Amino acid sequence: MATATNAPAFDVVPMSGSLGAEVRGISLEHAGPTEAEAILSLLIEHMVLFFPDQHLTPDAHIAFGRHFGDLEGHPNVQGTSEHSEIFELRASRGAVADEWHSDLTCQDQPSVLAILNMVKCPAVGGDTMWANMVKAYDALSRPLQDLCEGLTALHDAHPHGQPEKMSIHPVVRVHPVTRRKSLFVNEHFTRRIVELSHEESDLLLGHLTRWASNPSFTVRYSWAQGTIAMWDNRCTQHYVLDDFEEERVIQRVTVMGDQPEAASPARFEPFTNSGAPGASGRHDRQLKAYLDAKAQAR
Ligand SMILES: O=C(O)CCC(=O)C(=O)O
Ligand SMILES: [Fe+2]
Repeated sequence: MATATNAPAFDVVPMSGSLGAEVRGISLEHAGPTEAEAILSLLIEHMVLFFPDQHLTPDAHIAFGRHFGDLEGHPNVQGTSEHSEIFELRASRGAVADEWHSDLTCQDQPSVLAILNMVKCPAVGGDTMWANMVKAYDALSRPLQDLCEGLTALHDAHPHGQPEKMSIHPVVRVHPVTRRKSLFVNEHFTRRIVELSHEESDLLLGHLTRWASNPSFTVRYSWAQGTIAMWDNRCTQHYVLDDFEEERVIQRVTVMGDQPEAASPARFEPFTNSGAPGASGRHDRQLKAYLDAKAQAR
C-alpha cells in the first residue's frame, strides 16, 4: 500500500529488484489532482508503473496525462491517431522500438514522462523492458564515474529519418526531484561523446550502452489489453521485444518540458579533427557541423 499521509491507498506490487511496480485499486479515469500527486510520488520511487484493467478512451488518456504537464504527440514521427496529443504505433512484426532508448533524447528537451495505453497486444510476445539508469551509474567504478561526469554526448534523430536534428546532453545527469545521478546515453539516439576522439567515443559509448542494458538493472513486462504504463523518462531506458506475429497497437501521451541538468560542468573542450586532410576527418564532421551551427546561432 502507498503510505504517504492522506494519500489515497493503492495496492503497489514491485515487479523486479531494480524498478517497476504494478498498481491496482485505482481508476485512472476518475483520478483527480490528489491521486495524480500520489501517482507521481510512486513514479519517482519505482520509475515505471503499470496499471492493469484501465481500458481508457483516448480522451480519458489525454485527461490523465494533463495532470502531469504539457503533452506533445511526437515531434518527428507521424502517428496514426486522430488526437494530436496521442502518438499511436501499430505493428504486426517489426516497426517496434527494439533498441534501448530514453524517448526523444535527440531534442534539447527530451520528454519528462510517457503514459502508454496497450490498446491491442499479441497473445504472446511484444513485452517491453525498462532499465534503471541510476543503478547503471551507481554500479560503475569510481574512475569511470569521474570520467563520465565531465563528458557530454551528441544525440541525433537518425532513427526518425532526420539525422540533421541533433542535441548535446550530459553523459551523467541529475534528476530534478531526487537529485540522484543517472547515466544518460542510449544506443538508439546517442552518436558520439563530444570530448573524446571518435575511436575513444566508440569504445566508451559501446561499453556504456551495453552496460545500461545489463539484465540486473531491468524489469520485463508482459502486457494485457487495457493496461496503462507510465515511465520516468529522465532516469530509465526501454526496449520492445520484436518477437511477435499478431497485431500490437499502443497509444502514448508524452509529457514534455525536461531540461537535463549535468552532474558537473563540462571539464573538457570538444574533440574535432574534421580539419584533418586525411580520411579520418569524416568521423568528426557531424559533431563539427553541430558545433558550428550552435556557435552561429549564438
Ligand atoms: O511499444 C512499447 O511498448 C513502447 C514503445 C516506445 O518505445 C515508446 O512508446 O516510447
Ligand atoms: Fe520509446
